[in-house]
Amino acid sequence: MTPGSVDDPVRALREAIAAARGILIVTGAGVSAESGVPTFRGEGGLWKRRRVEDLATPGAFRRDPRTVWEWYAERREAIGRCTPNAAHRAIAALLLRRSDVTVVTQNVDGLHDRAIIEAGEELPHPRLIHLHGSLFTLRCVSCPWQEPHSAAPIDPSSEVSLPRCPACGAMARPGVVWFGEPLPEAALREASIAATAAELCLVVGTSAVVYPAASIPQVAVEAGARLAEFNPSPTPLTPLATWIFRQAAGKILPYIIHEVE
Ligand code: BJW
Ligand code: ZN
Repeated sequence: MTPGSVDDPVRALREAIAAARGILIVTGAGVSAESGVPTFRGEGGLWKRRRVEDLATPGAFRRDPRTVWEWYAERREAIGRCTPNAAHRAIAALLLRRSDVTVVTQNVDGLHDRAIIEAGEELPHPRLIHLHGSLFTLRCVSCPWQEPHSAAPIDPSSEVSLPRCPACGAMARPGVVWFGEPLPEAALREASIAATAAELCLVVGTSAVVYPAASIPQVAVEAGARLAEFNPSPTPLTPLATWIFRQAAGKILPYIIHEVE
């Protein structure tokens, strides 16, 4: 490679990864795009011409639980058929290789978890933080009941076929965080602690428009971390980035991470 070529930022980031004490990896839907999971915004982001902002809300579920469950039932089934891609595997490898790496994901698809299992580790992993819950958890709209990792198919064909809470009989809902709802307190706290401690922050496949998740890399930068963005498109975080990789995450991340000692 000649000086100034594409290999220079790659080499510089590899060196930064090797030298950093504390690495925070923040991921969004784009990290799963190459597994065949649709992203929320941009091409293919609409479901039956509805935006995520109109479906993923407590109000939408109250008004029309069948339609919202239809969306989730389809996604649960489709994602059940998807497998982790090279980006999930590279991230899992780095997480398992080093005790100072924390992964904070907005994704509810469970593909980071499955990459960790494929790498031979058990779940839950204490340094994989889910900010927006899981598609494969059910919880009650009215009592504390919840059931993790249920892969059972949901039948949204009528209101009576929708899942119910076995404890109190109220409606069960997906165990995800909708607009207007608070993020899980412990997850947000742990993400903020990891952001403050990190010397390097890798942001992978997020449009960085949904808060408070989008503020986590900002917290890291304010606390002194350098930022690398992996995204084919610019985001509001781009101006904060020291390194910008416009390739698909599954192509570039393994190339960078697997070469690092
Ligand atoms: C690739 C690629 C490849 C493609 N490789 N890259 C200011 C401050 C704080 C809050 C707010 C605020 N303004 C407004 C709010 C409220 C709101 C919000 O942020 N709204 C914005 C839209 C304006 N936030 C909330 O309501 C949150 N809660 C909250 O604030 O609570 C406060 C509260 C406190 C106390 C009491 C009560 C309330 C909750 C947000 C929940 C978001 N939920 C969703 C749905 C989850 C369930 C489900 O999946 O069904 O989470 S919305 C959806 O967006 C999902 C995602 O996690 C999230 C982020 O999307 P993401 O991952 O970035 O995906 P995309 O599609 O946007 O981007 C993909 C990217 O990948 C693109 O950039 C591509 O270019 C790229 N890409 N291929 C790499 N191969
Ligand atoms: Zn209940």
